[in-house]
Amino acid sequence: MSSHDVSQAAAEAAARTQDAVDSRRLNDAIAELAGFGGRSDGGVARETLTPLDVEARRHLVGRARALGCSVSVDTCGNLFFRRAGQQADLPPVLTGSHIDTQPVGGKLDGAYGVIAGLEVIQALNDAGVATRRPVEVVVWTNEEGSRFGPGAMGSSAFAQPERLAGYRASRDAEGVTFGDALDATLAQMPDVERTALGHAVDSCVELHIEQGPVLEDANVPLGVVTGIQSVRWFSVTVSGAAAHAGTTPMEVRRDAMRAALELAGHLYARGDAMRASGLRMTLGRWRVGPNSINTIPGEVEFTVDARCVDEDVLTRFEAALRDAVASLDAADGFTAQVQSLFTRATTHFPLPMTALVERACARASANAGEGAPIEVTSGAFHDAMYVADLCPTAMIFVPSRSGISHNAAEYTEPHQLYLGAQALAYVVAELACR
Ligand code: HGY
Ligand code: MN
Ligand code: MN
Repeated sequence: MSSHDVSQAAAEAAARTQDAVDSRRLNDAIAELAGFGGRSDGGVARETLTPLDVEARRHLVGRARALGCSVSVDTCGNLFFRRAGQQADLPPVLTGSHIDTQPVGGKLDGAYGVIAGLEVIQALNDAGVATRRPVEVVVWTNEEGSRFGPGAMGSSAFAQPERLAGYRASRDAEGVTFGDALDATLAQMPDVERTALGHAVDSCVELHIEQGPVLEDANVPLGVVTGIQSVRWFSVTVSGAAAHAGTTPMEVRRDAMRAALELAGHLYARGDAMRASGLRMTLGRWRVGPNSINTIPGEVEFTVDARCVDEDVLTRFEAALRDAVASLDAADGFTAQVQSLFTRATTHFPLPMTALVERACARASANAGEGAPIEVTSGAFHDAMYVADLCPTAMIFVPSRSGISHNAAEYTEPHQLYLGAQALAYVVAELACR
């Protein structure tokens, strides 16, 4: 066949697969997965490598096998559901996302991309499409990074396997290491084939909720993601002197909480001064020692999550953070340290991939009589940012109601979830049939 004929055939297969996506099947499968860790407020609590995460993984392994997929897991716990292609030796087209959630998360963050990936497999089966390349749906381990830091551990280890050794030493709030939790999870999947970390991949597309307000404000159901903003995480530890809350005069205290709050106030002021440049700063996790009502805190640790599309802004903010910590460290009676936990520069997705995503989204939204897709930059990070180091990669967004995510109230209209899965089906089928 000429290259024109191949691309024509691929586009036709893509359209047939897009049209075979089933909305009810998709939305029912999302609700079913949300049952693993479902909360009474409608949210989901399913942190990485917990028993609920393992149960959810087993559930998905069963669903993938029922679709005729082969299943494998690598040494970082990344799960792969593979639909065979006509040329088995070709690197697969990869889709999928993560199923671990924040301590209080929603039904869709990550999970939607995995369930939609399985829906694409089902649609390929229903449409009778034999793809040239295999198609793989991945479940990445520990994307959130909230139980074990840093985030996107599974995808970053897949991109650079030597990262895994350091990740295994990461500890959660109870002192459990990522390595021990990972080994315990793998031990519960004895029937799943083991694969090496970091196999070849042809291309990748990840479907995700936007987790922000842009698509909803524009009143369009689909977003063509052009890139992901930079992110830097830090841990700041302030030490003073624990002492009795009742007997210690105020003027002699070395109250680590007061010093940490003053430092935090300084950082918020710096963040406000840089807000116009797009800086977003969050002091999300605080640990107080000894954390007793009647003991003056001796040590306080808090985290800093800083993001911006402009790398220079982040560099300036980091310099201001380090200066402020150094000043406190020099203060009489206190010590203060800052540790970098995670750094990822801005990701840009390649034009040929965003053009394909745009075609897929335009066809789905036009068929539904909805507004044409718009381009959007991701404020959240995603596993796709590391896969983009390995192969041509892209992302598709659907709206988040009121831009809410990392919250039990996270919600997207079922019809919008359906259109997102349709767009994903088109992109995956076209890439796999080329
Ligand atoms: O933090 C993030 O951007 C992602 O949602 N884990
Ligand atoms: Mn996510
Ligand atoms: Mn998230």
